[in-house]
Amino acid sequence: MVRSDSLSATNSRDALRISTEVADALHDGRPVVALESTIFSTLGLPAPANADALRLCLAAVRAGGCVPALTCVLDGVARVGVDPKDYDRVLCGNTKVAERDLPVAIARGLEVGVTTVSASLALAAVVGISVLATGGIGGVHRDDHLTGDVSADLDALARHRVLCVCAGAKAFLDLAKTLEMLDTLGVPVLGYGTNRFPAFYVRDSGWPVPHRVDTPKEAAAVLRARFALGLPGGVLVANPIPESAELPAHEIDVALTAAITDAAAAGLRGAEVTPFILRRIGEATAGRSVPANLALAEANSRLAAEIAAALS
Ligand code: PSU
Ligand code: MN
Repeated sequence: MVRSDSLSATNSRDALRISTEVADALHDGRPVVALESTIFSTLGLPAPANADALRLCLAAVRAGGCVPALTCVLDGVARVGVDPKDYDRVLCGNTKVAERDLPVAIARGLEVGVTTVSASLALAAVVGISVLATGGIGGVHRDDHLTGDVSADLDALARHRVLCVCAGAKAFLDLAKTLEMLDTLGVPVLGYGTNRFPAFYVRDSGWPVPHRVDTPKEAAAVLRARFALGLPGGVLVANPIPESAELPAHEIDVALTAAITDAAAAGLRGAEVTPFILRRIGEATAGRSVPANLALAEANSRLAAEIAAALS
């Protein structure tokens, strides 16, 4: 082990901190579920729903007999497992950290960075966590033929040996192209109890998934087989929003189309787009999109815990 005082540059001990609870669980071989943190920040959900989402997801992971490992950057250190006294800092976070931003955030001592799926998959892989829960992954944007905007989440799924549970991709993406890109990248996509890719607020996007699993055990077996072959990369499990929380497809379609047009007309770009569109969908659905988002995030955390338990 290199002592930190013998290095002028940042070493791994300074760059990454695993909470005692998560480190103990990993050491003992107990199941752990990683959670991304953008969803719990002001960029993902409006306050106070973001705090509710964090509480529900942490509780769902624990109820499934697993230890939750929230990922983020605090004071220039990548964290896997966050002390409850620091939850407020994550909830107020407004700097999004994707995988490529992690080294910059650390080198520059970023105070609070909230991690996307790509960054969280990377951190999970580094510490040996095999399952991650999110709400929706990033994907191929509808205007990618003009902008080239394809989320780093997709390539991260292809490189990191982690299974990710989601309720589809962000609502306003091009889902057909997102599925094609996952195919190109060699990422297995498993519909959980469904033959169709879910569309976040809606259970069925109309697009088929290549494979279906119906139990946590089956999902765990696919990840284990991928590991057994020594292949890099993970697995995407697409878990439809619970029926009781689903929103009407037509209503979402109309709201999305209007929101996308308005975002473009306002000249919004990059990180500004998601919060704007989520806010507009919230308005168009009289606030029902927020409880829907909470319900799917909680359901994904619950399923991720069941899969992690089946793996261990
Ligand atoms: N889905 C949502 N809202 C979000 C995200 C996903 O409905 O805020 C976040 C997730 O953290 C995801 C990230 O990993 O957005 C992807 O961002 P980008 O498209 O910039 O790669
Ligand atoms: Mn992007």
